[in-house]
Amino acid sequence: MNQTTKRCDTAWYIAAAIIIAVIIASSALTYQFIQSNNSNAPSPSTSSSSAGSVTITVYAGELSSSVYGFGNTSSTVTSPRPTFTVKVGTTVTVNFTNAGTMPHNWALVTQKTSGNTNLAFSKAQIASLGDPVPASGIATTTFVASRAGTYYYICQVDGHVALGMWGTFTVTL
Ligand SMILES: [Cu+2]
Repeated sequence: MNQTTKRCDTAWYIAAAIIIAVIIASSALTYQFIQSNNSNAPSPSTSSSSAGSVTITVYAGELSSSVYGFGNTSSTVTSPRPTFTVKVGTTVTVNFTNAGTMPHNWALVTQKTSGNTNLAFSKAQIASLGDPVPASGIATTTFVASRAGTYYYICQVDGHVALGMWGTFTVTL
């Protein structure tokens, strides 16, 4: 093998390596794109397109002494808080984390009134007014969003709705 052939081979190896790298990178991007489109987890103001199962992650906390709220992450607790939309018949799992410094809970109710215990659906509640989740605590529940309508998720602890602890939860046909 002479010098020219060697150089030529090296060029081919480099070209092949670049082509393989491009193929791997583009398939990884395509995979990520498919994954993000398959995601059923509702985020603020977005919706799941079909009934099935969704998992919602909710953080509760205080923004100040006069404003409390909910968020999708511990650092994005907001007031107003994220809106969730699911299809009727969806099995909804809510993973709740109390990222605040005082007790909070989560309940899906028909009206956003202080301490409302009128649940929209059976089991659509995490802890309770009398026994909320302590600071740094986590809890979960799973329920079926069996009727279409506009509902509200709230913290049932006295006064917390008025401080901003509520959000809209829509169940569409
Ligand atoms: Cu609360």
